Amino acid sequence: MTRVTLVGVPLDCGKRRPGCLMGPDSFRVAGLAEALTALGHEVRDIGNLAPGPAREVPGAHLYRAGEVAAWTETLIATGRALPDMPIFMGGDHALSCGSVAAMAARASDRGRPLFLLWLDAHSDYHTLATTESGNLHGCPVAYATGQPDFDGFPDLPARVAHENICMIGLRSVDPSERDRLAGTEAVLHDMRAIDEHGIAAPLPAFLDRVRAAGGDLHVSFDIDFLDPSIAPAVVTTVPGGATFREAHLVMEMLCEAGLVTSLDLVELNPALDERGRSARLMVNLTESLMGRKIFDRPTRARG
Ligand code: EXY
Ligand code: MN
Ligand code: MN
Ligand code: MN
Repeated sequence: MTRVTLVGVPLDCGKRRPGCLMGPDSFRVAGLAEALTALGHEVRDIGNLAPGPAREVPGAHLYRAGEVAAWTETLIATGRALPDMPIFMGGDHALSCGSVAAMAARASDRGRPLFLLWLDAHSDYHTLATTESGNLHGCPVAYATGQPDFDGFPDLPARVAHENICMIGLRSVDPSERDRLAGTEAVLHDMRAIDEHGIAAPLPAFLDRVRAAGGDLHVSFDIDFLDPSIAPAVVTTVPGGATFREAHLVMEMLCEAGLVTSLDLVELNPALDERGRSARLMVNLTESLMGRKIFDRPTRARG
């Protein structure tokens, strides 16, 4: 049994197309709390967070950056203090500036490193200086790893080491992101690697490292990790995403490892959904992460 805290984060300022503000309630309507309770977990929903006043963030090309920075400040303060397994219900991926920073700070408070599994078509590794779109949902990994050029954002209480990051699902990476990421030790499992070696190929070694380090593990699940044919409710669709079975395998392997300590569910735009099927799919996959199985394989205790 896991104590789960659902955190509504209706952050919709990380990109121009609105709709993610309806995300938290879509996960509620899709029955996330009831599904996890039915699995035997203790679930509390603390409602939706709200940001403080917008911060001063220089950069005329940036979209609503002051609001993203304010959300980041709120999320770091709130998330760092959560005692159990938070599920941050987005909201767009700019929320992970705050959620990942909060989980890194909390892990550091516990004397542990934070590991990050990034399930996404995108690497989200732009800084405020490299982003061309000005949409900060393309920046959270750069912020959380302590890249320069985030003037106006909160100082990071703790950063995520590149070698503690595994990205799966990559198929839309901008040249400047690619060039800077290539020089790091982050594991980058892109569509070509997935096709050649399978979606879960990097997971066993990555999870062994989490366990050996006694680390916390944050999973950031961007709905565009999935193929648009099964999850249309997102603005940034990219063909060639994970199938339901591939995503399901990732979640069940994570469940069996028993190492996940926090989760983002982001980029769901209900205005683009088809009778709620994308929200229900995200809930279904979260159930797989949290223990719903076909056959009962044991979940390993934390080492
Ligand atoms: N790299 C592109 C940009 O910076 O605008 C696209 C970013 C999409 C980000 C979505 C959340 O994953
Ligand atoms: Mn993303
Ligand atoms: Mn994405
Ligand atoms: Mn399942």
